[in-house]
Amino acid sequence: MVSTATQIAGFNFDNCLMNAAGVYCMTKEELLEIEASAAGSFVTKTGTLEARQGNPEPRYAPTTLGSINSMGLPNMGYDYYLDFVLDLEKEPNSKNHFISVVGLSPADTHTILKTLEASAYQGLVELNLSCPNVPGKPQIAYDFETTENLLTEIFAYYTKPLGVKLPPYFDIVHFDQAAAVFNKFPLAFVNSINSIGNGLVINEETVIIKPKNGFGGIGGNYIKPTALANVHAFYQRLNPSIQIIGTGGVKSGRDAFEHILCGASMVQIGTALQEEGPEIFTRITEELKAIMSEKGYESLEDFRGKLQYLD
Ligand code: RRO
Repeated sequence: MVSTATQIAGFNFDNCLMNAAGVYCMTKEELLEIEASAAGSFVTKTGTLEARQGNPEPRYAPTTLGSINSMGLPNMGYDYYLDFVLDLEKEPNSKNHFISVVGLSPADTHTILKTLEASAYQGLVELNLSCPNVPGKPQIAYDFETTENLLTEIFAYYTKPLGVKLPPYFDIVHFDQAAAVFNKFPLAFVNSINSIGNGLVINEETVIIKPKNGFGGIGGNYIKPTALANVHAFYQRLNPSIQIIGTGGVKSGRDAFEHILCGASMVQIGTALQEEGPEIFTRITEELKAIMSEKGYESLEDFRGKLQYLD
């Protein structure tokens, strides 16, 4: 009996695999497709205070080794996702879900989170501190002082389970500094990683997406080593009460296995879901279960975080 079930902050999920925010989660129709798939949950597109059109198209392109996007935070407004998830979770046997949000300013973020705090929603919220694509808005979590101030203000009123979506870090000192900030707060989870911000992909002599003269967030195969390093670095440094969601470069059961080995309690799929569609959850779940049975592992706990080092 092999199970890929997991828990985040006491919420149960039959499967540790789900979509990554931004992919297959903009509309109710897309979210219902993920709900009906083998995924254990979904996370909504990051919702802002007001609905947004996002950047001009083309703003996503697949490449041989992954993807580049500069969507620019198009979304239906956070209240669309809140109302939808509240309705869905009234159904008997509903899965548990994640609502992703961020404001375009700290004031907007507080308005959103205060509304969530006062709402009937008791579930998980992912605060996106790492959108790389809104012109003039830096990735919040690259500024540790701003991040600490924002979280201090938030946890003065917010009492429900909250996690943060992080950008990739690339320096050991930054892992230490980031973890020291996150360890000051009662976070339910951190999710590593968002896309690697501001890459550039060229075809012939021309960029392949329109916004920002072709600069965009990189996903897919390119980013798996960076994602695994971030998952494991935080697994080594964070208070055990802060769980880790692993995202980045997952397109096979082996990739998901590696994220869990690095310490992930849940694994999200972005680029590969965009390219393959929600059937991917059936395939990757089977591949992950096959690896687990071959190794004699029955549950994620049997190998989570048990990455081996060379003496
Ligand atoms: O919408 C986007 O451009 C976007 C967001 Br909010 C994000 O967090 N990560 C990303 O790669 N694209």
